[in-house]
Amino acid sequence: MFCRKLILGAVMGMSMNAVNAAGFVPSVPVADLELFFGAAPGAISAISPSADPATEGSGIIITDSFSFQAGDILSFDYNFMTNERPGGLDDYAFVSFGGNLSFLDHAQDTAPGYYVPSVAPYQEETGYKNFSYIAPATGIFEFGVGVVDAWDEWVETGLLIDNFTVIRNDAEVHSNSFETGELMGIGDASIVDVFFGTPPTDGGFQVLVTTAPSPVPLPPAVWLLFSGMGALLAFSRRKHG
Ligand SMILES: [Ca+2]
Ligand SMILES: [Ca+2]
Ligand SMILES: [Ca+2]
Repeated sequence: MFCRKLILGAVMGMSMNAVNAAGFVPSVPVADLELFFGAAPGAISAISPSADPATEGSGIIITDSFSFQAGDILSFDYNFMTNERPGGLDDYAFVSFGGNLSFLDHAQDTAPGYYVPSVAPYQEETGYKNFSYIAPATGIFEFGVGVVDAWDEWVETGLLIDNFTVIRNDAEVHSNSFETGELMGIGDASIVDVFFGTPPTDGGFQVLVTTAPSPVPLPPAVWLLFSGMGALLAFSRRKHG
């Protein structure tokens, strides 16, 4: 399968990341994720659905210093994909609003039919679902999404994200469908297109974050294909502290 892919972590030049020998940016230790999101040490493991601590993962910040109003509806689509089978470990995903974390989804839901066979390079997935989050405060905050391994680092999980919007008083005041980037990533965070398993829910591109280096090596010819597009991606990286 042919999959075009942009490696956000590499594009960002995150100093805490090292591109591995295969040319990919691996996921990062959970403490680095907490720094990235501005979350307190231990905050990611504190929302682990199984109480198993998080080990490593990746994430994105969708809105860099966006001015929210309390009550804004933050909405996006996501597809939780995992190789953690029933009885395995409970990898999970979360959202971050200014470093305050909320649970998003996980690998060990027991509801019948919760997961279906994945068309992505994972064994099972939830399929695309919508998630809404009500902004709890007024002010400038970063909103992001992350995914982590629980307990060990070996059986991987991925999360697709697309169609992010902010609704205020029934009107859309912000959107990001990841067609031209417009986000910051850490670890194995990339933009993939319709050729990656489940297609995007809006436009031609979606974000992929995983708990591993990329499972889909990128052919050199694809790098050439995308070398021009890199100039279109307007990324910014600001210090978090
Ligand atoms: Ca891993
Ligand atoms: Ca895992
Ligand atoms: Ca999109």
